[in-house]
Amino acid sequence: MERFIWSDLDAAAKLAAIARPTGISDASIIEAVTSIMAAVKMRGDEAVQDYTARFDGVTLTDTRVPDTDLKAAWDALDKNDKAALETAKANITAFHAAQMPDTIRVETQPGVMCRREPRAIEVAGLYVPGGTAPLVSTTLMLALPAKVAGVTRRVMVSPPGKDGKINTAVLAAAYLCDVTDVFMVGGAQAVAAMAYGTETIPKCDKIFGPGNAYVAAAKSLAAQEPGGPAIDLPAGPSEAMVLADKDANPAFVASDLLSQAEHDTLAQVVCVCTDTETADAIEVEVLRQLATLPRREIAEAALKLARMIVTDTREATLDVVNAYAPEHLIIQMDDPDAMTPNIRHAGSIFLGPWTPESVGDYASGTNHTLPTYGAARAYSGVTLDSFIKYISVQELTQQGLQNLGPAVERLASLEGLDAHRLAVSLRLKAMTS
Ligand code: HSO
Ligand code: ZN
Repeated sequence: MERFIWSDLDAAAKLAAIARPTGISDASIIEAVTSIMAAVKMRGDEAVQDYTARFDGVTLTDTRVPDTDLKAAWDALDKNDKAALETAKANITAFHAAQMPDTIRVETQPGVMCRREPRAIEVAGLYVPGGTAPLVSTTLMLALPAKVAGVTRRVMVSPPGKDGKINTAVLAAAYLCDVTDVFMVGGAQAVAAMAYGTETIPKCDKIFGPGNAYVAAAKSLAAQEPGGPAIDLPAGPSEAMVLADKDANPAFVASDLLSQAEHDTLAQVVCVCTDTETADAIEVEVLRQLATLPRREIAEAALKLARMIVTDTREATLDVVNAYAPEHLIIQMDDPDAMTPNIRHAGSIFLGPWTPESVGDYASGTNHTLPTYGAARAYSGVTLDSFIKYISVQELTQQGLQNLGPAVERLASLEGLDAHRLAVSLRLKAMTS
């Protein structure tokens, strides 16, 4: 891991030390995605099938996965896997159900009643990546909050493997989470299908979920179109920052760094350590554990981008965190929760030695769809609220309009919008005649 001594760095060198990998969205990706999206918009299912043949190497005449296949996938699952999924489901459901918003009612001044009422999104599109590690857990993280929020149609897409099928565990999870429609399609063509709708895939109001650079580009292009869908988050490669002090267990720290590194060759891991000897021990452990991992080639590539930043105070450590705005922040320091109030930007925080990032990735209850690439400065991860929007409602009594009307008349005059002023004035007049 490249090592930096934070106190030796000037401002520019500090920024460089926490810089993210570049080149995740180059012009060639945008160009390819733009033409895929145009083709799906024009030719619908036919274009989706062409791209599926080209990119996934399978010919499908029907991309829909029948409900009977979902049930069969669940039935065929090992009973311990079923139990693990059920545990995750219970915790994720409990944490998100507690986020259910109530209607807010405020009488802002006498006779002026305002309220805000939540409504679930109607059609949510859920992208579940396939590839070398089909993300079963992502199915839970997207489908369960959507169901709890009351989303009517919960559409899931996931790319088919070489056998022309979606991974069975992903299908079983879709069954468990009551996904309403499942389609075997991935990549930019899947996002385009959900953005525009095809003969078989419904047009979605909002598109959720992680994916590679093509999926991320398709989501952001779709969201820019007039009348296009909303999206959950701008996506980049996953990342984790671990904070460690002299008492941190080097093996624990290394295992969290490697959990992130094994995701993707572009994943970034950063360790911030207040003690040089512990930093050395962590690096030794990273190499020792790396050698045992089946996905060590991916992790090894990611580790080329890894950083070890040595700080001398808790304050300096917090400066690094807030400047980086990590997706995952794992704190293996004395009294870890004492740091939390001073952390301004992070997607999800994991406190203390008994809280590996994996628990949040799978089953503690929090959502693992989180802001990457510094987006934690302005975005939250997926929450129940991501599936809800709000309608504001107001009603004034006659007395209320009498009280508020004169101010509105003045403001309308300030803007030179006379019809607005009249809408109040003629009502006030009607009250006196
Ligand atoms: N760490 C990933 C989520 C995940 N990990 C899924 C394992 N499976 C991004 O938050
Ligand atoms: Zn993970």
